[in-house]
Amino acid sequence: MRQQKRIAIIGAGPSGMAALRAFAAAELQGDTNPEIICYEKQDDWGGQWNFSWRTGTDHYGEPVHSSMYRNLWSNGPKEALEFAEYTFDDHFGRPISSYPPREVLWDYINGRAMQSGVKARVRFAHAVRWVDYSEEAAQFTVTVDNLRTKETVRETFDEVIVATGHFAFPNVPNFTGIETFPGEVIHAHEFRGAERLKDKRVLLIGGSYSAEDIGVQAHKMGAQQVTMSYRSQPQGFAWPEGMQEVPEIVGFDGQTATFVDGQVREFDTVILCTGYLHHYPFLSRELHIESPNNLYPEGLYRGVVWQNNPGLCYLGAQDQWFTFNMFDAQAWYVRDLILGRAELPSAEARAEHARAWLERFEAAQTVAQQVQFQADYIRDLIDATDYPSFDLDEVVRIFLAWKADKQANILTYRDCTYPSVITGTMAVRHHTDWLDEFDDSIERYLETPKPQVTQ
Ligand code: FAD
Ligand code: NA7
Repeated sequence: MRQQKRIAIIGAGPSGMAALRAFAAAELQGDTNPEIICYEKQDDWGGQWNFSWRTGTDHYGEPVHSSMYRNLWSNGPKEALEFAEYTFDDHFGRPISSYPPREVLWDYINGRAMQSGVKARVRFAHAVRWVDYSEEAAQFTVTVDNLRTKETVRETFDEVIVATGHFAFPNVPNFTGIETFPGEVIHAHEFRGAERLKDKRVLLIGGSYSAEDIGVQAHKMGAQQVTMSYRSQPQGFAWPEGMQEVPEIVGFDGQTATFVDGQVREFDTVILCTGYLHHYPFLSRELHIESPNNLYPEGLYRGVVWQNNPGLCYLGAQDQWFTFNMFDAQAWYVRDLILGRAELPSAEARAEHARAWLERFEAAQTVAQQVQFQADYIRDLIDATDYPSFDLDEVVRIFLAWKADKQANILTYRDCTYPSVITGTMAVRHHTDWLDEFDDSIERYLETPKPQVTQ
């Protein structure tokens, strides 16, 4: 009989890396860890932050995971996602701006994970195909394809952590007549940069983060006209000239789209910013989340433990105001359950706890209440672990300031700065205004601009 527990982590994005870091931290405290294997289908870690120029399928023929694009700068202040036990000061050794570009945030996540020496636990280019659970053996069998050698292996585990994210499988609804549209129609998942939208009349369908950010990217890169069509409610920012919100689409007729308020417009390009699906093709329906993208998916105790089979946990399954530090709080809690540092309550107690939090979630209607809900949710996890606590209410205030800054000017909010709630360090303004910055490389970001020589 096997003595040591075996744990599978599926995915090495920020959530899977948080799990690896959590176990490494326990080891430093003298705990004996189970055997941990993390399967990652890409060649490197970082999840969404691991940019790919490819769309559709990758060089292994696998669905491309990342939905990120060139010139993607953090869409929320970095002070709201900072790791409580590996700060931006720790990593960069000097203050940086509040909205760094993708590569800089990848560097930060990578720096922490490298410091824990956990890379050897990740089997890169390994795609998990299926997870079976045997009641009799109380074990999971994970079927994995090694994409390089083309071997298929089956390994058994006592517990499985799903950290595969939920912004990789696009939601692609149909729109009447869209098949007659002669221009390009893509989903935000396939968007890689707005340069080619210059001089174009662009229609973005959707009223959330992707529509907003791809919209301002298109505007920044010189699109002739950016129209965003919302279904439920407008985003309501003070859009610059050339950007406009319209209500839902009735249908397309060739290049022409008609909207429910009677407006008729012509477009060159359509980008569906219609969100993503919770899709886990390696899980049967008994283990699979069925939820819209919200702050408290049903079926998860404390937002992480699968109620019907607590040997299976999810990280990062919620919609996200908070990101990296929330994944940490979740990972620390799941680790503690696995190590026996925390006790799993009975099924009834778990269901009762989840019901109470679901009610709180449903009562949170305004943005302020929803951010506070997620802060309270994280606090509940941190209180149950030894993850360093930090001032979550201050982070809520930063989020509200961020909202107000966006409201004031959607094109300049990324030039604003906030203090770290962990170190107190005040962010500095990036050397170039976001609207004028067309180079999102880490080299350019960290460069100190040479003083202007005046003659
Ligand atoms: P992911 O980052 O999605 O990582 C999941 C990992 O699982 C991937 O590496 C993937 O290859 C792997 N995987 C998937 N399936 C399998 C399989 N079957 N077998 C093996 N491996 C598998 N957050 C912010 O904080 N700030 C931002 O500015 C921001 N911008 C965003 C912009 C876009 C366009 C998107 C889509 C998301 C953005 N996010 C942002 C949210 C982002 O999702 C999180 O920051 C974070 O990446 C989530 O981490 P994760 O590990 O849960 O999932
Ligand atoms: P979100 O935040 O899940 O939003 C999806 C949007 O798509 C939302 O506005 C939806 O409208 C809209 N939607 C969905 N289906 C339709 C149809 N059929 N017609 C019109 N509009 C539709 O996804 P995002 O991609 O914006 O953001 C996801 C992550 O990527 C986020 O974390 C960011 O950081 C980046 P609704 O409001 O439901 O009416």
